[in-house]
Amino acid sequence: MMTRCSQVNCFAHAGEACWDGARDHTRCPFWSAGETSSEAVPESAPASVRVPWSGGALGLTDLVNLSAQGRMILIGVLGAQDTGKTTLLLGNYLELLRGGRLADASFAASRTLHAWESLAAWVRFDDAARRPSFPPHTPRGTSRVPGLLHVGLRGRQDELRDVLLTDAPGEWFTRWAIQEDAPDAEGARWIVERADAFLVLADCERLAGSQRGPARNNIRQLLERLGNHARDRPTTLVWSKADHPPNAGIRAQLRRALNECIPHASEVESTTTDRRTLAGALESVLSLAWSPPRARAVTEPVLEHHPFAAFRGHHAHS
Ligand SMILES: Nc1nc2c(ncn2[C@@H]2O[C@H](COP(=O)(O)OP(=O)(O)O)[C@@H](O)[C@H]2O)c(=O)[nH]1
Ligand SMILES: [Mg+2]
Repeated sequence: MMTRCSQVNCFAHAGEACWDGARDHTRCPFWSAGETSSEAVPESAPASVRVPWSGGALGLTDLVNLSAQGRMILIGVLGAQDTGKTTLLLGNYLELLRGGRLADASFAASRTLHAWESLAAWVRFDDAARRPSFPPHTPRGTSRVPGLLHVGLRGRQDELRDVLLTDAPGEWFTRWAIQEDAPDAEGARWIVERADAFLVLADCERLAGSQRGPARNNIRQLLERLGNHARDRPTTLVWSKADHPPNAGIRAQLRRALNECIPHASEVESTTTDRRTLAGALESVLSLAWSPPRARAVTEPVLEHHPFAAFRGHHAHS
């Protein structure tokens, strides 16, 4: 026999910590209200598991657990495999840990410290002999998708923002760019539908190398696809790995595609050789998404009889 918590977001029955923070989840009132089923009894949660989150990248259910302490901003980080997405995110995390500010805000919290730290472990020196290496590829097909990394930021007016950054496999976006409704592009569709802002990465190293033709076409395809969905959401084209500059022709072609597909988008360069540029890339969209977009002026419908009746039935017809 097994008892499940009555809170849908609680995974205490699976050996994780109580969502409500109870030290002994069997004493939690939500647990007592839960139903008993005939599933096998799992191992009970180890005493060390006493916080209601794991610290790993967030899954979709976990989002509900972020307290509504401030505005939530979802940044979609788009780009093919190996374009430097994870590196860019990590650069921002390390910058915040150094005490740096991001979009004029400082680090306040993270629900995904464990995920950040396991990525950061790859770029920190373990000893003098070991050179830091970049994080491994973010694989496709993990069960908790998309991987969302969280930082809580505090602005100048003490306002809090929960910023969620997608750390998704590049294949999702490559598939989505080619075929919008591809089943394995579902993660890309999820991100594009919900994101408050976008970073699109163009890998300068590939654009400067022998594969520059296909690389240019892939980015152009991604920009065209995103152009159909971005609406007026802040978007930046990031020339990543800018320590390998592509030739002026390729740059001009992509710039033209950007202007045609997403006219309001901006451009920045980023490179790990100048860490401030990694923060600059994120800042370019975060500062715009920090405050909600202003509502458009309401256009009064045609006044037929009486000002009070002006909006009557307006919804039903729109
Ligand atoms: N030269 C150079 N290489 C970079 C830079 N950023 C990332 N890389 C390289 O790009 C590879 C892929 O980076 P990663 O962040 O894992 O890409 P992702 O697949 O888009 O998440 C890494 O192994 C690094 O070798 C950069 O600014 N300059
Ligand atoms: Mg990655």
